[in-house]
Amino acid sequence: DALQTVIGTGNSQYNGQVPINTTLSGSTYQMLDTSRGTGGKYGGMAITNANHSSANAPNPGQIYTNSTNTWGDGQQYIPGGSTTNANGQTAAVNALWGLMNTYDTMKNVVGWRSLDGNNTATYIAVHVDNNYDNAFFDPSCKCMYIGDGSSFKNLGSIDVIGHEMGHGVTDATSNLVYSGESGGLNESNSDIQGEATEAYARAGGTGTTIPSTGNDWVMGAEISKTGTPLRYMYKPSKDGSSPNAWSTSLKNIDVHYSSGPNNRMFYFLANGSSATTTSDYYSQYLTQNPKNMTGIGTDKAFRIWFKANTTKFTSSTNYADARNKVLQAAEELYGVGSKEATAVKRAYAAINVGT
Ligand code: ASN
Ligand code: ZN
Repeated sequence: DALQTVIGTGNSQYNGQVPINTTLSGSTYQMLDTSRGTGGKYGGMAITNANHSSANAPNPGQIYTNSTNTWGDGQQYIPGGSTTNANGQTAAVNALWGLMNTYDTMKNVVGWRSLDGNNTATYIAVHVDNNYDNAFFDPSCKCMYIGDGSSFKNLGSIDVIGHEMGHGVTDATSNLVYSGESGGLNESNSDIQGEATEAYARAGGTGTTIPSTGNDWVMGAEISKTGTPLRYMYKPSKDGSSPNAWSTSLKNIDVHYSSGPNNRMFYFLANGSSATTTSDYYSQYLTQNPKNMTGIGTDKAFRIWFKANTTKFTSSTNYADARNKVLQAAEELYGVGSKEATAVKRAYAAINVGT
């Protein structure tokens, strides 16, 4: 039978009912989106069931199939639990919706297709391992794995999917080494991709710009059972481990903490130092001169950052090199001496990098 792309209905865990692109093959629906990405393992973007294979040696398993084009029940997967979610379709819905929106953010905003920029299809395997509190990009398959969570809920929130796909983009471009300062920048790039995707998706997942509102500037709020997110881009130190500014010892800490200063830089670049979303984030933490700055909006900040990571950074780029290359990207996009270029200088100065 010929394959036919159809729009299905997914009952997601974090975003209610969402449209998902699936494929009708004979009388069976598959979680395969051939309208996004070509080639790769499945000829389109796919969601597979890792079926609890170990995260150390994961087996992606098979593409999800269904007899109707309505998927999942919106509930957290519990092994042996709810019969309506017994095969864990909700986790697959979370993953496919996140993948579709991350793909569309990059394609529609910066013209970047899939992870490698060449539109090579990738896939996400859900239900990896048991009670697994993580999600990861695997460079060997250029694919991703999502755990069901234990301390966390299912790891398939929009910012986490965007984060993992961000690792795929870095893997295909700058390939920032995953330790020291370059590792922190690698992690920060993924957090930036996660929040940009969140903003784009929340606004409906269409258009060619990233709205400056709609995302929460924290990572993993939705997957948290306690309400405490994993990381705070607006004030990284709120996690108890991430510094707010660069120092000579930044290179010695875990990459999920050394990402903090660059995350804060990006937050300031987008929002300025006196934006008014919630309490206590802003100018009092901007210790370097100038203490106040005007943001350029998430859209421009993302374009500048994305260009730097995909075309200027090398695998050993550190914070100082990143500052110079992000500035260069801003100058190329918006002009030497532009307000956007000035904002980059101020945002990096605010985290103790450059002046
Ligand atoms: N979820 C983590 C991340 O993407 C996995 C890891 O530590 N690499 O950063
Ligand atoms: Zn990461």
